Amino acid sequence: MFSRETLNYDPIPLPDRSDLTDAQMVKAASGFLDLMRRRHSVRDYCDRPVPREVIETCIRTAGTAPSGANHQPWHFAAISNPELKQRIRAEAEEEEKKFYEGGAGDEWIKALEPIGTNAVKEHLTIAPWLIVVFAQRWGQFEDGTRYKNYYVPESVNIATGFLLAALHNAGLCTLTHTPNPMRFLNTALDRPASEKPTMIIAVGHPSEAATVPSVAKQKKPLDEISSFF
Ligand code: IYR
Repeated sequence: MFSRETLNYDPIPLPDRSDLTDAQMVKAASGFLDLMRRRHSVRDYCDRPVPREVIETCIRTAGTAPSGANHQPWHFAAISNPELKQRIRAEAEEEEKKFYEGGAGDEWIKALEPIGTNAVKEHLTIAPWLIVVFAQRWGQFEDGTRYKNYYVPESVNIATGFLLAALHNAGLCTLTHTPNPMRFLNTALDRPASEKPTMIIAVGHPSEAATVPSVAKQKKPLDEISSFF
């Protein structure tokens, strides 16, 4: 994407200035909170298809995230192909089986009890889309030479947050899923070894019978997650 010659400092006037009154800001902030409070991690999907255009637009939104030196060290692989979803599910379940059969350790398994998860990952085949997030440890100039990326996990995780918010805003449900290890995704999705898969996001509409664990609705109060000075 980058060529060495075009990377010069060139400040332009701030575009898209917001001009809200304090009252408008209060309203906008609480409107967004209301929207995000209605986001739930969903494990039960139906097979209603989702247009590719929606997925593309949400990935574009993720691509607006801030990143170390603006290197944008991410790649999003979007999968709707049923055979590929089946393959990813089979390989993820193989890892999850080891995890739930002892690899995780007792404390971790206990922590997951209220969430009700197990090694069966039906959502990976039923949800119409999977988006696999890859973090790029280094990039390549157009001439093929390598450059280092900075703050890679921070950058990729911010972009992933944007993606989850964008998908929710578009009326879709998501589940962030992290089989461990995830290297099989490089092979399945033909991504280079310089990229590290960080998670699989299942995307779609919920099934009629979808549930969420009640503990998931217990969010820590403001005074616990913040301090003001
Ligand atoms: N990757 C496993 C285990 C898992 C771990 C955490 I931490 C969760 O919040 C949920 C699940 C799985 O997906 O089942």
